[in-house]
Amino acid sequence: MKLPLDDAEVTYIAKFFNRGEADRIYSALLEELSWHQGDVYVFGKWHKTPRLQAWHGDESLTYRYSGKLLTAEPWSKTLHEIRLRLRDHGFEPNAVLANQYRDGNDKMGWHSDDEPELGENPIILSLSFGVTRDFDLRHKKTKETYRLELEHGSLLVMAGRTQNFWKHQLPQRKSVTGTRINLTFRTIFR
Ligand SMILES: O=C(O)CCC(=O)C(=O)O
Repeated sequence: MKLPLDDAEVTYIAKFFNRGEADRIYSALLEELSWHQGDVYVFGKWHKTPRLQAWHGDESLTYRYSGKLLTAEPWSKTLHEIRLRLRDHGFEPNAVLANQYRDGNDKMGWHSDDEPELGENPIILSLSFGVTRDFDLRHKKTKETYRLELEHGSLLVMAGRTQNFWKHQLPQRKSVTGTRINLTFRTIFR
């Protein structure tokens, strides 16, 4: 399903992985990835990120994120498998940022994935596993907003000029008790 957004190319595929595959991937990722709580620099102060994260990719790829330089951990078995599946669909990412929202208190604030190393029109391949969470997009100029639910096994593709014109966030949901894992596969230009 292509979302009806101006100045954007956003496509949502609900069952990119079937239920059995998604269950297996979710459990494997919890075990395999080098999860840690990162640091984020906001209004002149360092804070712990309100989620766990992991950065994996091709050898020695670095990525500047929230003012920190991260060096990629190697691909894990399951990440490699997912990458091959994305390749079957014509995508060639070389890195992935993984986010683990332990429960509904964990979140990610408004931002665009527009770091220079992602190039001019980045393709962000965002996979969701675990509990369903709301995801918001907001146009930078018109302030138009769009909300969708990201489900277990789904793929959201943000391409074209999306990052230039829109921000996105994963809002806090205090009533949510389950865990969600998000993988955003990207291509980093060195
Ligand atoms: O968890 C999500 O769906 C959003 C992740 C995100 O915005 C990011 O990694 O830049």
